[in-house]
Amino acid sequence: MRYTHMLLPTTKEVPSDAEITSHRLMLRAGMIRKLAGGIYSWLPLGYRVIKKIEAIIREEMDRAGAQEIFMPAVQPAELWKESGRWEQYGKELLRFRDRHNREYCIGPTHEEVVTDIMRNEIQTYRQLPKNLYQIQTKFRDEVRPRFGVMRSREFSMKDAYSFDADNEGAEKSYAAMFEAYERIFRRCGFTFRAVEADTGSIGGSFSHEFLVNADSGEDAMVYCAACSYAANLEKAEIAEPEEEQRDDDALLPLEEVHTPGVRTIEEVSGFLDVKPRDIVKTLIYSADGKTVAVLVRGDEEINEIKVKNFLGADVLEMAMDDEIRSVTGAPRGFVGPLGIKCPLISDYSLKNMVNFVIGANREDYHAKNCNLGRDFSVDTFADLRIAREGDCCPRCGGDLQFARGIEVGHVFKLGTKYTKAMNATFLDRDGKEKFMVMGCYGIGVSRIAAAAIEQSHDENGIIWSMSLAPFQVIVTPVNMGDKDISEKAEEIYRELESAGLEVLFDDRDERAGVKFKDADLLGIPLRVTVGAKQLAEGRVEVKSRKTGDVAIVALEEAAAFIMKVVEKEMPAAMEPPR
Ligand code: 9G3
Repeated sequence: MRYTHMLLPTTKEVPSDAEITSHRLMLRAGMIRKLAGGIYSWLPLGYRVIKKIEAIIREEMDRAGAQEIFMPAVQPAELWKESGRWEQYGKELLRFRDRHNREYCIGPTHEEVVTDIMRNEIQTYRQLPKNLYQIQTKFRDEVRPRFGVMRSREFSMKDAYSFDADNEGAEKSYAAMFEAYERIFRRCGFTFRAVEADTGSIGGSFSHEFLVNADSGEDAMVYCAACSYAANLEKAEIAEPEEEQRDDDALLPLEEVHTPGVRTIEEVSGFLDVKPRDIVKTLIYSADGKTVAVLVRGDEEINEIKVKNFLGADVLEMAMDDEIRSVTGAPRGFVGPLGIKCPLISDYSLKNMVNFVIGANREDYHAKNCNLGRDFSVDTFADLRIAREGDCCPRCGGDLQFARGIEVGHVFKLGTKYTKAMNATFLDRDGKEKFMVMGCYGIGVSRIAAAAIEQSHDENGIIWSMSLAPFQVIVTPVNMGDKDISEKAEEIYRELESAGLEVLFDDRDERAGVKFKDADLLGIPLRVTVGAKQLAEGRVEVKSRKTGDVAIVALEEAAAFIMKVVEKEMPAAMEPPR
């Protein structure tokens, strides 16, 4: 492709709201342009990358036995009313009416649509399992889209849905997708990790997120240095601490103290001159409308996902002031476990605490030297807090490591949540009607392009892996005005293209410096420089964008040399399954 032919508007300026590297570089390299908040157009250079990502995904999904379909972006409200999600989602679900005044949404995901297809087409177990996938535009009306295409409102997703006759089959489908995802992200050139994740509002029993290591990532992951345990922070488990022998003679008498206006852990810690780890936080929640008190050590944080899952609640909210006063007799900030009129659950972090400080359930008062057992008892202990540095691995006791990542994939064991709601059944071997067992599997196609840049760039611009690069080679004549140089460059360009390489020919009438800077910004893996000095000796310079290595190659060997480099960089797509 000739540079002068392309719509390739590189730019130095970036808008102030471009906060992360990939957003800035995708704008500067002329890959995307913003149409509206959270809505982007892909220009030629960017779309070439998208097509590469899609090709890798299709190859691996097809290899895993999935079949590609294409479902509508526009979805009738009726299906979402059947699944119960029409009411469940708020403004994030973009809804509208057509000319007949019928209600629709722009699909943020396609569980309902694909389950509708399958309930109409599947009658017996002999037709199962099936795994259907698509690469389709999704719309989620995020309240604050940011980071360019990393968190846009409209985005391209590969979403797959597996249907099995039973849970055993569903496990196999999940495992096949898990392996396909590992191959996809390996071929994208990522450093990534699959972490146990919560299933969130989608329901289902289990899920894994695939996180690309990146300090700019919005997701926090926890992993063990010693074993294979890895989880996103919301899900990371904490082992129950060893019960320490308590010396009851050491228990001091409970004592109320006047703490006027002293509410937060920091204030109590300062006022009473005690460490946060010697204070107990009592948080009052409303779980599906029922009030519950949750206790945690003062220097720890409650994990509300864990509390919600532990209680099996659909909705978990902080209780309102009047609710707090009615179960404790005190306002927020002076709340404690003594005499509380609601169930009391506690995080493991309270175990082994002695003579600790609590809210006295009396305005402007706390209590010192409170002790479990003697002063109050807890209905249940559970793992309810957020993991932090220093915690041990719940599987092997090893040291937990913390890192940030970008979620590029998410696989879910869905179970029968949608097939039950929509009556998608089949007749099993014994002629009994059963609900199909589902799994669903997403990959953020547009997000992969951004994540690849986050993980691979430098101060000069993008560094594309050969597998995702929009072009494999850029041919850069240092001076198009020099006939010898421009003709030789043209020759090489044609030769490389006819060898099957993807080549960008920088035929602009620009100074060499400008061309070199743009080649680095665009991140093309190999740059062939055609300059007078080397040309006089019948040679050209081949430079690697990733390593900076430079090879001086004879003209007639350039194509073969470059083919070898490309082959080495691109592990054969058909590498045998491991
Ligand atoms: C909605 C809206 C936003 C949503 C959803 C529904 C996320 C929703 C979860 C999933 C689960 C999987 C298939 C591919 C892989 C992910 N945000 N999710 O269901 F109505 Cl507005 O999408 N779906």
